[in-house]
Amino acid sequence: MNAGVFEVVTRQSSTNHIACRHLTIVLIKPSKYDDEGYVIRHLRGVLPSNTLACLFGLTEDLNRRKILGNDLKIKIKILDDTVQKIPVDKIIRSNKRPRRKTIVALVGVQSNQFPRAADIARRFRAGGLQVLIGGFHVSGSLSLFPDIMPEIQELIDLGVTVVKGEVEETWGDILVDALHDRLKPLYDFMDCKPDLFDKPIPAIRRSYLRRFMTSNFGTIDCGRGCPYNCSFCTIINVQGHKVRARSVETLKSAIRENHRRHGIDYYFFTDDNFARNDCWREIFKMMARLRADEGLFIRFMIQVDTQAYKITDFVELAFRAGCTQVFIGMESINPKNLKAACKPQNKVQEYSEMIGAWHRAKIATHIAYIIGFPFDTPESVEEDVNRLKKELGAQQASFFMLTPLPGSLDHAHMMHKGKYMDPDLNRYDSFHETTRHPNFAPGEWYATYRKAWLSFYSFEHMRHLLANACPENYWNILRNFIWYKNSVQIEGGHPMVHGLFRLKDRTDRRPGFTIEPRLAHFVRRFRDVRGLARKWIALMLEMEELWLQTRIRSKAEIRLIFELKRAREEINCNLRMAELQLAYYRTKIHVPELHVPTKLTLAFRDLNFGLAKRITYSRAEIQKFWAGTWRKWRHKKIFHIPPHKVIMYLLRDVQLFLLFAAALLRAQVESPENTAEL
Ligand code: B12
Ligand code: SF4
Repeated sequence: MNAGVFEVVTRQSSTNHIACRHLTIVLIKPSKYDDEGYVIRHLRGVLPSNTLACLFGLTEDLNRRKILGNDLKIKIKILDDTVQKIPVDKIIRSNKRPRRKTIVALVGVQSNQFPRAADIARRFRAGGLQVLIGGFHVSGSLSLFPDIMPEIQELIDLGVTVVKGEVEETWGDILVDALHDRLKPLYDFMDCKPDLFDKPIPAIRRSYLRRFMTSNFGTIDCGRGCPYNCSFCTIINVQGHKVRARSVETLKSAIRENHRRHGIDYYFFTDDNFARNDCWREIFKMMARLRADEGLFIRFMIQVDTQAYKITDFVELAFRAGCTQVFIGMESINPKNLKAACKPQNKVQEYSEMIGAWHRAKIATHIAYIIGFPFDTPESVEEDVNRLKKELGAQQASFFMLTPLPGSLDHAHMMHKGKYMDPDLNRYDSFHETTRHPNFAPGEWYATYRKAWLSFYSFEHMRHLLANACPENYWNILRNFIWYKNSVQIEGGHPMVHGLFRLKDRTDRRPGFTIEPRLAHFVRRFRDVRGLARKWIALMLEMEELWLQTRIRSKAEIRLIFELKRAREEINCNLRMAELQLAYYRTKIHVPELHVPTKLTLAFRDLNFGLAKRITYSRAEIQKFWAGTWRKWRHKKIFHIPPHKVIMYLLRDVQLFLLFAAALLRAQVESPENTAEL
């Protein structure tokens, strides 16, 4: 059906707007299903949704300006399916009360979230609510084809309103239409992209931020669009090639206000290519001034292309402005792949120089790497990842499987050629095979992709990266390692999707999967959680070891160890190290071989039964003891296990873990300046 037809069709809803005095606008960011049909939801998320914040900001602005009417009381709810259950029935009931109306907006729906969004939409439509859907799936799918995709048409037929494009200039009109029961089936704003200059900035609600691991983390898109032409990318076909930027003044007041009201001091500027925002220099300068003039120590991360480091002053100003990390679209180190993906701006021979430039400015690098380009084979990917590790030195990497995302040229070409694409959109999340690759047997592509993750985040490579990281970035990188390993190794998914502690709602399962009886579900969850606990302990011990082997030592500690060694040599080895330490203890001077200056450490110093002096630079000895004890236990030589040693090692282990946890939670750089006086 032609999109134009919809422009003239209007719908009537059962609710009478004249009677309406209370309007509730429910903004929902849908999640996606896992392979077992459970909604991917976590106790704590990692990244709040920028689209949700964006729509919330726009709606609050309309409310402030009373655009929908002076007498109307408006309530805005923001719900994120990835971190909370959507109370569908409760929302439906609220719409039934007299003089009330509820509008549901499913926001920022990506292709992999479309099936979940459609299921939520169906339930709300069955309850008689007006439902709208927008985001990259509908915008992308409708941007490259004249016909409407069947899954979108199905929603339209159900009475769901589809919004194609960005709505900074039109959200008010849509809501007025909703209020007057005259919503169109399709709104198309693709040809009139909004000017973002003075538009409301994504807004933050504290109660929402609390659902994430760090509530000091905010998102803002300073601009939209990208001048390049990568064939796998949807952005250019939805947000366009011309970069539209927000005004620096608007950004400044929002950042200042967010800091004052919500304590936000770290941002993810979500622009796909920050370097191509014409205002980058002004934004960096503004951030630097906020630090220098107002003492607002705000840091941020950005996404850039591989050429950004060549822009005069870009790297230098980024550092001065507070940039701690760049996410770089490297995609491949095979030039043939880059050519096939229409990404000639990426020059493999410059990668090393580029990574070096960012590192010299003390900005951590994080590269995006796609697996499954035409010239990839299982062997070539393995070789490329090894080269990535050995030659290029990027500190973090995110791997993705090439996916024909609706809205990309890759998808359009495959459609035209009638090539196979997985019909289940839920799998278009960049960690599922969605097409057939001639160089990989079924399943082999995914296995190769997983191998890349495991190889890059192997203990040895992480140790190498952390040992060479600058102190300013040490904790950021280590925390990301934990997050990444948890997502890939424990959850079996992707860091961009997974948060902390997976929840599985028994009743909220994908249609087609059976709802388990309570007991069966309880047993499944018990096993899940038990397995999770084991894996988490193993992960934390691995990370603790990594920390012990790579942690940054304070000047005071280095000096002390040096002095101890010198003193030892001077007295011609008459005293052993332990005796020397004892002498120090007798004179009541604490000898911190391992120094973590926290209150917790100080508290534990008195409880450590003299163990502090034994803390080593590795868990190897403790590990050896536990392995031996386990062996004796298994061979039923229980009486060969000395109980006092078990207690002692247990205490050492717990103490070490607490020290590590305290250091991690503080996530503060143990820079010489910080700890010198201690
Ligand atoms: C930031 C970001 C993320 C963050 C999300 C967290 C965050 N802080 O927001 C992270 C890094 C976690 C992430 C992860 C993923 N992302 Co992402 N992400 C983005 C990015 C770069 C910016 C999103 C954004 O804030 N845009 C600005 C907002 C305001 O734009 P918008 O969402 O389009 O919304 C506007 C309109 O569409 C419209 N609108 C949207 N919804 C609705 C609803 C209604 C009712 C109405 C009226 C209007 C409306 O109004 C908005 C304002 O104008 C986009 C690319 C982009 N430029 O948008 C990719 C993008 C959305 N991500 C994408 C993908 C594929 C993913 C991943 C699957 C992994 C991956 N390959 O990167 C995961 C999925 C995880 C998840 N659960 O979301 C794709 C989606 C393509 C598609 N067809 O599905 C995009 C487009 C990038 C790409 N690779 O092409 N992502
Ligand atoms: S550089 Fe990034 S945002 Fe720009 S077209 Fe390529 S993939 Fe898309």
